Amino acid sequence: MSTFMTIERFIIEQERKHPQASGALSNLMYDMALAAKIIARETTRAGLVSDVVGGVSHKTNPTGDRQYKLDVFAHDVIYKMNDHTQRVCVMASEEYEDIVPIPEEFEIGDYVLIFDPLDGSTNIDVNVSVGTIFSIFRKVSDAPRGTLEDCLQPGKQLVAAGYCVYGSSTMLVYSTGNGVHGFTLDPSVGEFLLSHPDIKIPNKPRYYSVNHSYESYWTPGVQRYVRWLRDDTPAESPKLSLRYIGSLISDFHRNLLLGGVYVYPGNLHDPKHPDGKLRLLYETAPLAFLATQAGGYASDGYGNILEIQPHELHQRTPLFIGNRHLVEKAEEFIQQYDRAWIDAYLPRRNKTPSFT
Ligand code: FBP
Repeated sequence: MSTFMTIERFIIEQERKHPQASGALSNLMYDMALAAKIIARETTRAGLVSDVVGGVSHKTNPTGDRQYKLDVFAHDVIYKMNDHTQRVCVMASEEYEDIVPIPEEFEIGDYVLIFDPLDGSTNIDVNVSVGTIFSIFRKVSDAPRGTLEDCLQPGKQLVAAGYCVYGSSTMLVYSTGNGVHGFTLDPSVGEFLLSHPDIKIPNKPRYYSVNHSYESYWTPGVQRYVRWLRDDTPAESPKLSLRYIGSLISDFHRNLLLGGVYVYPGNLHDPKHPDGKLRLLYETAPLAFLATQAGGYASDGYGNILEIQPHELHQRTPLFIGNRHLVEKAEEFIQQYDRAWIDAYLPRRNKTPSFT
């Protein structure tokens, strides 16, 4: 369904429901929509202009992943869109080791902007959908400028989160705590038009998404859970079909619209990253906020991702996200079969952050 409701008009109408609103959050959402349009323009022609955006930039990001030129381009677009607007007090990007301060020459604002400029970037050169993930907190520290403390907030304190998926069409999906809404970019007019109002995860799930090649690295509870998802066990199995693109945003987006669960468990055989590959601040917390707003749930296998107090910028968490009953079942299997993993994981999960 397409209406001529542009994202700008929709944001204004949402803002009218909050008479005390300053308009800063609305403007920050506009800026993210504009940044998404610019990144979308480059993703659609990545194969043509490899010297600018296609391929590897031979640099690595803070967690050792190879950086793609489009990663760096997307980071710069979002940074430059927000460093001078007096709406943001600090940023944090998956592509940067430390917090990204607002230049001293600019006034700061009340919001904290966290973003994964281009998730799934390893898929760029093979024309598989990629995405930008962003989330917004309020400033909590009483420091004159934004700080690490302002970035290390639990997901339950988010005021907004969203993503843009650059696929067969470009879609921006976001929530400010009043439901989840999807907008499709109409390139002929360059506008994001409301196409998916008030998205709710369908009660009857269809798919599960997991990289089966890691099965031998999973805990016994996770192995049993994934077998249960696909029909290896007695009657109550949901008999889901497997879909795994290897691009978190694309897998999440499909399951959000059609029902299902995305699973990226911890890895018993990876001492460097026992809690998997996905980052709490940039990936799992913002998607948990959206899934919960759409009637779903997100867990790290032990409990609600939105309750986790981050203790470092690039902290990772296992992720089970989608239909609530499917994710709760994962917690059940893990409680029943993975006591050893829980005992090893909790000290990492409950580490106290140091903001210095
Ligand atoms: P990046 O943030 O480095 O892009 O990694 C995240 C990601 O690419 C997800 O989009 C995807 O779901 C996952 O990694 C794929 O990982 P794997 O290849 O281990 O299945």
